[in-house]
Amino acid sequence: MKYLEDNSLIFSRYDLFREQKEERTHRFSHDALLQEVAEHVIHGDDEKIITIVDQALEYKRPEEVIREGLIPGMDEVSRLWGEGIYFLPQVVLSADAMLEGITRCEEKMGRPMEKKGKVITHTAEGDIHDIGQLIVNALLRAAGYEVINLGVDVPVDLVVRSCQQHRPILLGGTALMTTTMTAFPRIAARLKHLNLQIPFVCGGGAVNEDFTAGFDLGIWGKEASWAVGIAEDALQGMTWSQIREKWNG
Ligand code: B12
Repeated sequence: MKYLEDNSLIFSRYDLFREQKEERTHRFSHDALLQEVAEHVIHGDDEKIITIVDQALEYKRPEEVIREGLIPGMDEVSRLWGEGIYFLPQVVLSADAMLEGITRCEEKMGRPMEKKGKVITHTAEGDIHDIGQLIVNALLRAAGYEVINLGVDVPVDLVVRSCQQHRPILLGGTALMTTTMTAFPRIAARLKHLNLQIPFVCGGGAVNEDFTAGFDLGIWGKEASWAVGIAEDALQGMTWSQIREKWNG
């Protein structure tokens, strides 16, 4: 019987992206270090990414590292998954690297003393895809808001009770699955019933403008950075319908 002399390449055929690595010409940022940040997310390197993010943070603001390094990296992972090039193990590694990077940036941001207002965020019941929500949390905190993070897979009832208790200026929701985003209109209906007219900004891959237009309080949050602009408007006293008209047209 003939045995393989080198076993190291056995698994590499399944990892087509890495095989084609040398041919890639993708540029995610004009800045060399932010380019490396994006690439470490793509390669799912949750140890080296800490060093690279720390280096980038020496001359870039945490928000810039998130927007121009970490997010483009994760967008590329989503694309590779969508094209069937990445499988679950690679996606899990990339998500871990992304989360390490966000944690680093959040530590660097610190906490401003004065809070502008409270925002509650959550990932929908049944859904554990929290990367978008964590980006939203980081950007809102950096902008001076107190973020009450309810976490992932949050029951509708808990979201509603938290709103009753904390009376936030804004509620944020993330859903990446068509099966879980249905929690949002249910939350909105319960809030309206309690006469809590809290603008409810919903984001995540599964959600779009048509969906949020279908229920009162709902506003579509296309990108994480919109959460900050929308929170500013809510703070100025704009109603959910005025905010929806401004941001969703
Ligand atoms: C990473 C990932 C995972 C990771 C999640 C890690 C984590 N901690 O989040 C892991 C590997 C754990 C995972 C598991 C699963 N996944 Co998955 N996953 C993905 C993947 C590849 C990327 C998602 C992502 O993080 N994108 C990057 C983030 C940054 O994007 P985002 O959340 O949309 O956020 C952006 C905006 O939407 C916005 N935003 C988001 N939230 C908010 C909120 C506010 C207030 C605002 C203003 C903006 C905003 O801001 C962000 C950027 O600016 C997608 C594929 C894809 N193409 O999207 C599948 C995908 C979401 N997964 C899918 C599935 C089916 C699953 C599993 C069920 C797989 C399985 N069979 O076990 C499980 C889910 C279990 C569960 N109950 O949730 C499906 C969902 C299908 C559907 N439409 O219903 C997708 C679409 C893949 C596919 N095409 O099949 N997954």
